[in-house]
Amino acid sequence: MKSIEELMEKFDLAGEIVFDHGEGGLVRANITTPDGSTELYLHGGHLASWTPTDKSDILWMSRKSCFEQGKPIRGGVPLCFPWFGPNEEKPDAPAHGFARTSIWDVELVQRQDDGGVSVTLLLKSNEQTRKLWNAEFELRYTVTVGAVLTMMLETRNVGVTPLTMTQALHSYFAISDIHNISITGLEGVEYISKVEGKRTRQADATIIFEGETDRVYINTTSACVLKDPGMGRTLTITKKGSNSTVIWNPWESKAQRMTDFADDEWINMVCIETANALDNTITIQPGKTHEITAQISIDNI
Ligand code: TA6
Repeated sequence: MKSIEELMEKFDLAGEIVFDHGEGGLVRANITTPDGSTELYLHGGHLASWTPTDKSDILWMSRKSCFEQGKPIRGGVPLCFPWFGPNEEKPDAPAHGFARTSIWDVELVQRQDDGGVSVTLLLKSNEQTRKLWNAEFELRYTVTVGAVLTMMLETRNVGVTPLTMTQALHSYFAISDIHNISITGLEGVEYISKVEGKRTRQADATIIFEGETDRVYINTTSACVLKDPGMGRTLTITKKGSNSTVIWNPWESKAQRMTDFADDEWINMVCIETANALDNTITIQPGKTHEITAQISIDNI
């Protein structure tokens, strides 16, 4: 892994990107543009915050999150790859795969015409990943910061056999109050509920929250709109290359059972995850790629 000095020398953009040691001493890229700023950790390729100019952080982060090698960060946008959720064949393997606890490298930093900045991080299959998943891959994760936030995860199969995966951009959003938000865009979509343990279909009604909610909506390419009257804003999450959307809030008792999640924090977060999960596995032929993209934009209400 490159040192801070090497990173600064190689990717200096005259101040738009500054590398430092962030929480837990982990290497962090601080990206600043006229329209907003982000913090992107090389640990896990983890986007920890996105603060549009004159607004509060759009992403939620637990005040009890770990920032340690080998442990996932609780909040921001964890990268779930090469499986979403538990690994059915290897129960001891880490939930949501190994990408979110691997050390990524910086491959490219580019200034955009509109003043935005994009950073591409790289993770290649290696001795560690092969122990968990026998496949040869290159992951390129490009975060583009500006008035909107774009996240694109490209998976390239550099092996000689097809690879099959599930994945998610597991986005945690900061909200005023889980009792007072709503999500549209998934009306009529089939979902699997981890809480009820059943497969059902979303009514043609806005999603509101009245208890623990953990749903994988399948076969949907729709955008979602999160309406937060308390924050006076709506977030629109559009996507490409994703056939699943996951909606999650742990509610009170599950939050209390998580050591990296303060007991009262469930009120101020919701996950709307851009995914390919459960029925929506992705198979990539040798030499080919798959891209999953999420774009987040904000409107005042
Ligand atoms: O995306 C929802 C989910 O699969 C939930 O079941 C919950 O486990 C959440 O992910 C967080 O998973 P983690 O391994 O980060 O605690």
